[in-house]
Amino acid sequence: MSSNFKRNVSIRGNQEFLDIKVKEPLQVAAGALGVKEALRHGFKEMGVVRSMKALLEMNQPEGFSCPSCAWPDPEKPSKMAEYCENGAKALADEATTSHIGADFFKKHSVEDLSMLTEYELNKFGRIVEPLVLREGSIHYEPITWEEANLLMAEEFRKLESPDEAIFYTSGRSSNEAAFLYGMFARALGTNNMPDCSNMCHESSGVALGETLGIGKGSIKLEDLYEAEVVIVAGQNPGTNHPRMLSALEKCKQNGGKVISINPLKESGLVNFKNPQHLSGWVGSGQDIADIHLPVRINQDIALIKLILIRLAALDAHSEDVFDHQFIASYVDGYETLIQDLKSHDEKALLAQCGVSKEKIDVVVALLAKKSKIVVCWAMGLTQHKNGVENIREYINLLLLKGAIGKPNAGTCPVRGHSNVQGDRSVGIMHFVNEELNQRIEKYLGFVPPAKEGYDVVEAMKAMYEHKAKVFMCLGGNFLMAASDTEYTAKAIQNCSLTIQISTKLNRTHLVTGKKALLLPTFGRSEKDLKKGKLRHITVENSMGQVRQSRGLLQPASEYIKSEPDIIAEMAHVFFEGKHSMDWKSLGENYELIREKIDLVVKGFNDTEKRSKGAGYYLPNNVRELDFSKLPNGKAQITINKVPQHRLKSDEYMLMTIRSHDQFNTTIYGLDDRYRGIYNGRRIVFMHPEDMKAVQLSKFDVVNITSSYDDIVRTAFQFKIIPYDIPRGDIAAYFPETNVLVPHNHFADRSKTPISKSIKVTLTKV
Ligand SMILES: Nc1nc2c(c(=O)[nH]1)N[C@H]1C(S)=C(S)[C@@H](COP(=O)(O)OP(=O)(O)OC[C@H]3O[C@@H](n4cnc5c(=O)[nH]c(N)nc54)[C@H](O)[C@@H]3O)O[C@H]1N2
Ligand SMILES: Nc1nc2c(c(=O)[nH]1)N[C@H]1C(S)=C(S)[C@@H](COP(=O)(O)OP(=O)(O)OC[C@H]3O[C@@H](n4cnc5c(=O)[nH]c(N)nc54)[C@H](O)[C@@H]3O)O[C@H]1N2
Ligand SMILES: [Mo]
Repeated sequence: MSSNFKRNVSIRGNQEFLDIKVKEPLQVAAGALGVKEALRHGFKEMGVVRSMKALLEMNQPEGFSCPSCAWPDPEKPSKMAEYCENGAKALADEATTSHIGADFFKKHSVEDLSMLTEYELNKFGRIVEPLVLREGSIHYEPITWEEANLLMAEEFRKLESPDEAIFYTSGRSSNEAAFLYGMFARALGTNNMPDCSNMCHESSGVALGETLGIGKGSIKLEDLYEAEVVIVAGQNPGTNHPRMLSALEKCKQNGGKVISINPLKESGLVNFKNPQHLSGWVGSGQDIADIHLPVRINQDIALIKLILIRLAALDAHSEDVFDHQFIASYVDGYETLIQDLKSHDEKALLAQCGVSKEKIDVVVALLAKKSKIVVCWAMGLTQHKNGVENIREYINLLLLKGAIGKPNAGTCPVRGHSNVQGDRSVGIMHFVNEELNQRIEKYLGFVPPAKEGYDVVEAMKAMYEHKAKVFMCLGGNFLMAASDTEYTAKAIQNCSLTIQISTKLNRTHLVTGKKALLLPTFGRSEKDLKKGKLRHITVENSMGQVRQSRGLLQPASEYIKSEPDIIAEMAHVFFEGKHSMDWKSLGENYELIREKIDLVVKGFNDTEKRSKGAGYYLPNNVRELDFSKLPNGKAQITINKVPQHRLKSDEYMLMTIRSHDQFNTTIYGLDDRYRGIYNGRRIVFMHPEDMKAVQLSKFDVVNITSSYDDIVRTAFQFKIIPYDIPRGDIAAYFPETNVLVPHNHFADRSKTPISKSIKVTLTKV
């Protein structure tokens, strides 16, 4: 076996075209068709009995929390199943009865498997036994848990510094698993804890922290029901947070107005048929967005600034447009903002944002009169160079209107993964939290490292530069989720050992370090039985509510373990039982983990009891109107620059988005029903006039190229689809286009890759 041995693995997989079909985009989301689709996926993957049993328990107080998005459950869940089409798909995907183990990997090498697409890889099903890819081999082979633990301990011990180890987390893990994982990294001596949220809502965390003093949203689910205006910006709830549509429907029925701000007119925001009511099956559905502002990609600041200028002008006349009492009591920076607004040219802002004056007039008139305003947002705001500033500009609007810390008003960053917020709360973070460190020392009995660790971008760089050697992942698909796939692949391949705690096969299992471990774990829906006792975990939803989740399905195999078990046993073997934390007992008994969380993490309290049923809310200073930790003890208005992109004449602004049939890098199917795309993912949405200008026709094949710092990156073979998208903007799916995102271009301060505004050119092939 030679140490120069290199596996010939593909990072792109098969790029052949299928017979892509295009129809008109749908106007209506969900309805009977949504339920039919949900059941179709469920029945196909896990059979009728298993599907119905699981679907009826999903998001119910005694059941398990949906593994898909982080949208909260209502206090009184509906009697009918509290699920959506995409939650059902996530469940079917996790609880599938297709399984792969040693025989499968004996037959298929990692080199051969890497030629397949993400869709094909995922379809193989659940991984059902621990596997190892030894140095010099291209086949995974079985390994016992004991042997795997010894191998990990040995590699950790070989490191010259604990900072040569990196611990990535994806947001599906429980609070219990994430807590143990974060504490193991610290006990080893590193804060190298990149997290999927670095690529996701990190810009929201930074912006909210700077302006309001907490990196989380301020509203509760019920606040949406009687809001007067809900702004949905940079988010596609019909696909990514379908249960949010029920809340918007309630808001509309109570007389609220919904404004959508998005380059695309996403179906769920046009009309929604709620499958939980009879009318959702037979009626005409509820129109959701009252007005749609088709902003150009990354021009939200231009748009909101223009709206603020217009509101300020009205306020100067009548004084009751902005909430001056609220501003005087709670807000810092008002005068500076008003001055700054005067320095902008309204015409230039109008041209830049791309929205018509008539539409802006309507929105200004509406906002002038209303004060119960909620802003909801997701990746359309966060994944830009100025992601933090985008969000701060929307917060300016809320602060001027006094729409913060009051019922039916406030901030709603709509989280991605089902427990991404909880993982962060219980200690997955690359930065140092002094207070947390003190509590760790006091209650867990060891001194955690005081040096900041790597986030996602820094982790990629460290591996690329051979500064890190062991890369462990608690879930996720780092290779395909991170930017710059080619660069990230090289980075990962530089490691001596990569470890994946996973449920299903993905490309990060195939493009690995010299040695690799694949450790299979339970999904959220599965029964976690230990010594005859049924265990449950806890999760935190998008609105800061902590609840229990208890699986009910038979696990995929008797050889897989729970995430806390895997982490605790690894730590126990590494420390040889000599550490201030009793890892073995913690792994066995989650109640002990929750006790430690209560002691160490501020805000968690009596979790064992309080997480039952509807669960409990973690403290939130914005809800209390307490800004004492911020400068002058006040919420901060900020001045945010209008971005200037200066595209060359042949350049377009590309956003990388999700289709309806995927969960991040997991591809459930090949359709994007709401946008009218069937049987294919290698497509580019483009304005018909832009197509005409460069003589491109529907289904023409192009290569997409980005060029940053003289490095040319190309995504090959995409078909052009004419679409209603602003001129100069184009859209394509993630993760196929991640090869184009430069690893060293990311949001200021949050370091979120610029996945929604990449300058590219198109070449017809
Ligand atoms: N079914 C399903 N559910 C999911 C996921 C999934 O993949 N599948 N992923 C989960 C995760 S981790 C996350 S983070 C969320 C993601 O949820 P979303 O953020 O809704 O997902 P994206 O597809 O990235 O959509 C971004 C939206 O922003 C718009 N947009 C892009 N650029 C701009 C801009 O500059 N300004 C404005 N105003 N809008 C813009 C796009 O047109 C698109 O509608 O969903 C979560 N839920
Ligand atoms: N270009 C571009 N890139 C993006 C984005 C974008 O919009 N555009 N979005 C970014 C965002 S918002 C996010 S959150 C990241 C997502 O990044 P990740 O969280 O890393 O990616 P996922 O695709 O969600 O991970 C899927 C894998 O997780 C494993 N898994 C599933 N369930 C479980 C479980 O219960 N336990 C364990 N241990 N493993 C499990 C399975 O093996 C599956 O293959 O991607 C980011 N990347
Ligand atoms: Mo995300």
